[in-house]
Amino acid sequence: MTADLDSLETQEWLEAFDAICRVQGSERAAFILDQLQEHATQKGIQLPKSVTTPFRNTIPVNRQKAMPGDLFMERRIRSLVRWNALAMVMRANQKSEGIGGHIASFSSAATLYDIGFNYFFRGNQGDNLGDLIFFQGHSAPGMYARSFLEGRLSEQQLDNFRREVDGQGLSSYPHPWLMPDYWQFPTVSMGLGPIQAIYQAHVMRYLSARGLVPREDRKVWAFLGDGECDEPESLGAISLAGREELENLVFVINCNLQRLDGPVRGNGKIIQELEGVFRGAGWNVIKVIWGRHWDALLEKDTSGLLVKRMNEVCDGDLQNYKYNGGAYTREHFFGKYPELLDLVKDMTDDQIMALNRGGHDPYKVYAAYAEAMESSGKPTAILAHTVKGYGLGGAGEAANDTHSVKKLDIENLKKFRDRFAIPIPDDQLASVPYYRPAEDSPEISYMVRRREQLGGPLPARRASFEAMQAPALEAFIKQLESSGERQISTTMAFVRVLSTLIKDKNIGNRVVPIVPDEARTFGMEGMFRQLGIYSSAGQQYVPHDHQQIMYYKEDKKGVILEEGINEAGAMSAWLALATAYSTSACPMIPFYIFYSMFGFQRIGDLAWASGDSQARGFLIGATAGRTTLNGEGLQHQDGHSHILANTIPNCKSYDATFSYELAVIVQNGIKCMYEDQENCFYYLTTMNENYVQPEMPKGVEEGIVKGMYQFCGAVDGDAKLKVSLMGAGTIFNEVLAAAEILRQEYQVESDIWSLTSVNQLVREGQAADRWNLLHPTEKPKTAYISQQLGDSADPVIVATDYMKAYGEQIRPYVRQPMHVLGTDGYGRSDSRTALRHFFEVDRHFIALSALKALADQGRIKASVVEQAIKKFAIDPEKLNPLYQ
Ligand SMILES: Cc1ncc(C[n+]2csc(CCOP(=O)(O)OP(=O)(O)O)c2C)c(N)n1
Ligand SMILES: [Mg+2]
Repeated sequence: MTADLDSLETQEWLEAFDAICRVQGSERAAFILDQLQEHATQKGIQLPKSVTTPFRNTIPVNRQKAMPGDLFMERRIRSLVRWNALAMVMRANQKSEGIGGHIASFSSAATLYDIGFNYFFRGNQGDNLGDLIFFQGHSAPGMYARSFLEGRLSEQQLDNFRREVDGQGLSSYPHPWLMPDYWQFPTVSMGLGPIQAIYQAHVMRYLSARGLVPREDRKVWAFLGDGECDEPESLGAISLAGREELENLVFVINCNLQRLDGPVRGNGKIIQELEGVFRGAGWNVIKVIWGRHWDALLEKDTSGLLVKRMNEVCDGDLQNYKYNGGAYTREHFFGKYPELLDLVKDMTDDQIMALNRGGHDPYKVYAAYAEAMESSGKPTAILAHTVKGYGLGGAGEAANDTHSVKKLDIENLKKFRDRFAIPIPDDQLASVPYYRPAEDSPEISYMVRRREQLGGPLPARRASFEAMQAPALEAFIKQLESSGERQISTTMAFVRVLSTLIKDKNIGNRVVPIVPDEARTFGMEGMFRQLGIYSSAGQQYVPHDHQQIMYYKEDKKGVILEEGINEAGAMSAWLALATAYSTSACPMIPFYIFYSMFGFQRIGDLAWASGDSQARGFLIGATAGRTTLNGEGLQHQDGHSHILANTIPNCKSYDATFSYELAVIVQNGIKCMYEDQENCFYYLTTMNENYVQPEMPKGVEEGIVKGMYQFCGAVDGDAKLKVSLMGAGTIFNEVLAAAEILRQEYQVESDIWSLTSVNQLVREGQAADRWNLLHPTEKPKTAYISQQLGDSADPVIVATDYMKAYGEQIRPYVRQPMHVLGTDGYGRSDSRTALRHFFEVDRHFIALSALKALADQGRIKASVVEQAIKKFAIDPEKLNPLYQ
């Protein structure tokens, strides 16, 4: 800061400004500042950076909204919550070392949650849709403790914290999959909560703009850690919230200045840094730094020296003061300036220690939340200054290692009990008993009544929804027929399936295409005009292509979500829609279409969170396959997304070859998810290679869904030499070509199988294995694959455009000799023909593998295979593509 060369003049300017504030109000004052700023830039004066304000509370004392409730009663309730949270974690670890749990995070956040529960969070009981609350994962013990006091959870359930295998336990963190009536959002993978919350708020607006869900004044609250804000996902989408003016969104960032290993910004100020970032992104920022006990000191400090000192110290110092106590704070914080020492000369060290931080002061937190509720046209970020491990005293308050503290020794336990006035005698302390006053006690009645008035207890999740009817398969008649002469890709076929769905009378308005700036790549630009692209601002400009049929139409009631080059955002939008059946009682059918390489690989953790969230919808990995998307090279060519998809238990994945397969899979998917209410979502790959789409053979629907069906059998069923060829995706066309070569040139007949889902087949096979293991005396079950292939000795060749590991999975269920071809190694750009030769998945390698398998069985001579290698112009010393 530059030096003050004329303090008298400065004072005059400040007084003049004060007079404007007093007489004409804050709006006029802001206008004058605006004018001054504009004027200064005209004069070419460089202004100091203005996105941050001094290190003090945003809301001045005289503008603080008063908290209406009973402070003492609420403090008592909060103390009970704190105790039971601690007891639950300690007891869990007494029973079994190493089961884990956290208390320091919740200790710092207790007031932040309490004020929400007592005054702000609307529940979702009955017809109420309620607010959406993203609880910070590590604060889960505090939520369980509150639910216990409310009578929603039993002692036995608390005692089963983190013991979930027997079905009675409480999940370690918020997991809707494990507690479907309780937790709404998985948050413990840091950074996913904030981005999910932003898109929930965005989608909430979208649903109301389309008239599907009433707008109301629902809010999305997200509680996050200050350390968590280092995750790119946490802050990466905040500009969307600012731009979209999501006043329905509130972030509460618990700035306890610490993360797991140590300070978040020891040498800086995380609150100031975050203030700048959020303000710059168009958010309303409310800093809640100092508690009310500081107010009198700040009032007395007319010189501004106290605020100067507050601005000076870094977070490492602030943490140190709390760790070392009042005397240390006097010496090192106030002691820097004699005037400040003088300011606290009448205070004891204990009183200095009791100078509270804003996030621990119910009045300050209430005022911040109340102001956030009135925010108009902006999302709000509340930056609350707290102490990590608050109340743990010597056991870990503000210590670098407090994050992992799970128990207090008896001395610290006594101090904790005394500090929070829990009536448990010394002789019972060792077992850390829970403490719950009687149901009709003033405390319990108070907290239960508050929740009743606010629409029901929280956390709570709506698990059921009204079923929707899937269209009949006949609705997709065009996709079931042959395309005749026309060559089209499965991506095109998919777009047609989507168009048919959108026109469906029952469910058409629930279908939402989502794209991350790739609609044209996938041939979906026709939908821009037809459906409109959702924009909360409508279209305030004339698009240059407005006279064209397919112009770029943005619309307040637009259906398409075009999220820009932002896979994480688009996936979060998908997830918000895929859970709308629960969060908004409005089942939606989102289709997120992306480059398959930038799917699971890029947003894998969000996909995992989607499984946990019980999402319902379709993910479409377009332009899939290592050799099918040929020109784009190493970073684009996907040979493993099906392997990644298979890591998610409730994700069903399919690699369709033909448009009728796609139609069957999509129709069946809608029936499963929305009509039969099966808890799953779908991943489908589609390709950009054009070829003729055949008519659907009779009776193959069941096989398509299960993962394999016979596309055509051997022409001569009694032939001496026969193989089974299996293929998927566009490599299936190579299989068909290989069968021709084998028949015409080697008199080898082929049964040809389309392998629509290796993953589904293997899951079914493993389930049969498992059943057989557990029922040794009963008639064993046979995997579907084994049933289909029967007892013949003919070798099986599997070829896909994915890594060999994908096809290899079926080996345990194939009794015949089996050989797998796949695309291991990094992709590269070239023609499809060259790539398929390079990766050894083309017709020649398929035919070669069949011949080699027959030679291994002694059915043909090895020399035939050798000659085939020559004939197919394959270099036997060709380098392994895996290592190239
Ligand atoms: C993606 C991810 N990385 C790492 C962790 C492990 N982890 C759990 S809590 C924590 C520190 C949290 O610090 P902060 O966000 O400041 O929250 P606090 O506990 O201080 O409230 C870490 C690193 C995680 N849960 N998720
Ligand atoms: Mg922290």
